[in-house]
Amino acid sequence: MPLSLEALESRAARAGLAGIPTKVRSDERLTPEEALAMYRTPDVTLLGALANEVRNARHGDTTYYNVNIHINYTNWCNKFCDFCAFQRRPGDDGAYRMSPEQIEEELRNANPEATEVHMVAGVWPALGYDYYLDILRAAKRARPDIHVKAFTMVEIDQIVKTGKQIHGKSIEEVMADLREAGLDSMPGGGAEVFSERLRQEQYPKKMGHERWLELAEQVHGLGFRTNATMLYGMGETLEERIEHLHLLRELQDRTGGFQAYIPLAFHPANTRLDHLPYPPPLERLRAVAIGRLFLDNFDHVKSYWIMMGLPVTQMSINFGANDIDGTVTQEKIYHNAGASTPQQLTRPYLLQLIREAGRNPVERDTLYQAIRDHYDDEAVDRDASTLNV
Ligand code: V47
Repeated sequence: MPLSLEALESRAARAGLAGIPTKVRSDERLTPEEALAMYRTPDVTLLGALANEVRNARHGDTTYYNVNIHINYTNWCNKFCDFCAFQRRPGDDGAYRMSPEQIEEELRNANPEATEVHMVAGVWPALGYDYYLDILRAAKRARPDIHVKAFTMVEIDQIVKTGKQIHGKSIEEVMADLREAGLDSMPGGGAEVFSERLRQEQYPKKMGHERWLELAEQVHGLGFRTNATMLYGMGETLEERIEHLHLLRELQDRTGGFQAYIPLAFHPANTRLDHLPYPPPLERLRAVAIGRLFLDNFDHVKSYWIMMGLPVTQMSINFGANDIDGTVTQEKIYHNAGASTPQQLTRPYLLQLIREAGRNPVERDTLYQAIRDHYDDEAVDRDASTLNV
């Protein structure tokens, strides 16, 4: 039974959120000032209730997951971001670069039910232009039907630069080469938080947010779908987070090319920022709820279980999220930074996680087409109460 608007507004008035329930119920866009109030309010459960209403209106009980594989093809990286525990220089202890043949082999041996491979890595210019085409081709050789979601805008920037320097290619030509070699869409990532101040302090070698937004707009214009992330918990101000969300919302108004928004909580272990805390559960839930409420032009809000933690992921699907990502075999970026979640989950585990939250699991492909609605599955023990990985 939804709460009456009057009851919601009286609670909102006490929480510094007056007027927001009325706007949410009438589908009115929230302002950056209202986003600030949402970041400041102690009443996170009210935000969750409002975000849940929006999520239910769009998606009902449907909660998406997919069956996917992660390949972090190299940890060679020249960006040296303070928040990263993954990067190495060639020759460092633990440095690696997978050959196209290794990628092919890994995919041939991977879960045959996977519909997506998510390939992201560090950036190292000497990898060359053809390497990127070769690893895409290797993926499709191994699994012709798999959707290849690869390369953050930071990698795309490097590939575009190399394509121009070595072959004199335009971005249109580079993207056509990548598409022909097998690239189907791009993930989020690389956006970090759109703060020039923080970039100068913590990741000065990485592209600025203007370039990230420009590239995302260009690839959307060329017909690619991408995702958007925000890495939070690294000392950014609330105003900087809001600016980030506002710029994403404006770009989405122009292109409609983003599929999902994925808030990423910073994991400090083994990074140069290890004095910072991992954002606590309520802040992770707040990030999901604000994403759902402020980014009114994003269909999907994804709670990436790897970084959310499993109990908070379960709660987040009642705080605005309608997607929990997938089986994610062999994630390395977060696990190097101390993530205590498993490196993969089985499909039954994901189903149970969603069902225990009172929601209905639907397997999707990368472009959010439903592959299998589990509502009608037979022999579902809807009262099962233990989760076994
Ligand atoms: O850009 C790096 C972040 C991102 C840390 O599109 C860290 O479906 C926390 O973008 N603590 C890459 N975060 C991951 C990513 C992603 C993940 C899942 C799904 C999708 C998708 C995209 O991870 C990086 C950076 O923002 N990151 N190090 C860290 N220590």
